Amino acid sequence: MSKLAIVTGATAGIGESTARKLAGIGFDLVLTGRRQERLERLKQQIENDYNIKVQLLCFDIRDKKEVETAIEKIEKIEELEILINNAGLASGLSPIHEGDNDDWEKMIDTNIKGLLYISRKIMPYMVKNKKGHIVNIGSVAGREVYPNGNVYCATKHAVDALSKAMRIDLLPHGIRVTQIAPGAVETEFSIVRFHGDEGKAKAVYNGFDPLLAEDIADAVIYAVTRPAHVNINDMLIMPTAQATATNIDRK
Ligand code: NDP
Ligand code: 8X3
Repeated sequence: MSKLAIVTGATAGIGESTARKLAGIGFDLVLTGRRQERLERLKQQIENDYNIKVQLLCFDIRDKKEVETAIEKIEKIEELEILINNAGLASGLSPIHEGDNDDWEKMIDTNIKGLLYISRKIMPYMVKNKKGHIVNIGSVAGREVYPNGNVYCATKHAVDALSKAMRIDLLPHGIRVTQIAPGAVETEFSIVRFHGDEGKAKAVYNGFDPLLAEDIADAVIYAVTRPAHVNINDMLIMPTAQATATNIDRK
């Protein structure tokens, strides 16, 4: 029987790299995101490079109805072994008293509610199979709160809490739950956070070597390839030049 994994937010960064690496170890894939063209390009590349099948689902994870309709379209959903809850974003970086309600809603709806909508649709299949592995992409922002990070940090603290909650509630069903919490990874993350301002985004990574998307994808692959009796609960992964969310050794 083929192995099947779903990666949310596969059109860029950590999700895209994780998709390639899962394909490299033989998983058929369901890839999601809002940017159809990118999804199609990635499917073509991955199916060329690896002998696996890719299904695409283009939808906005914030929309419960869209999530439900999309997930119901997955072929062989009963064979889904791995869910990578990766889709997420930061929007804005400002003191809480100057925060923008639209930014807040975007982050809460994507990072918390979107993750829940997807998980709620997929977990019952895993429970039925008494098997499965959920990997939630948290953040150092789920361990610490830093200046102006307020709502983003709150959403990632929620991912931390939900990872622990899943591990407890899914325990009797043999389902593994891993949280991977990165520090600074250079992806499109900061471009999105600064609403497309590439100069501001670039400056985030000035003077030190940030993590690459591949570094986090490697950790995902490590977690999902452990023997069935081993669960990696949690990994906090930082660039060598970063000690905490705010302590970065810039040269
Ligand atoms: P990118 O911006 O490069 O990728 C984010 C992905 O999430 C894209 O594929 C995007 O797809 C998808 N996404 C965002 N919003 C939605 C939505 N509403 N519906 C569907 N898909 C959505 O960032 P990263 O790869 O860095 O981020 C991946 C995860 O890693 C996030 O959860 C982020 O919080 C976390 N993280 C990132 C860190 C970093 O420093 N980069 C550090 C710690 C954690 P599309 O736009 O096509 O919809
Ligand atoms: C992304 C890393 O430090 O910008 O989660 O919050 S940080």
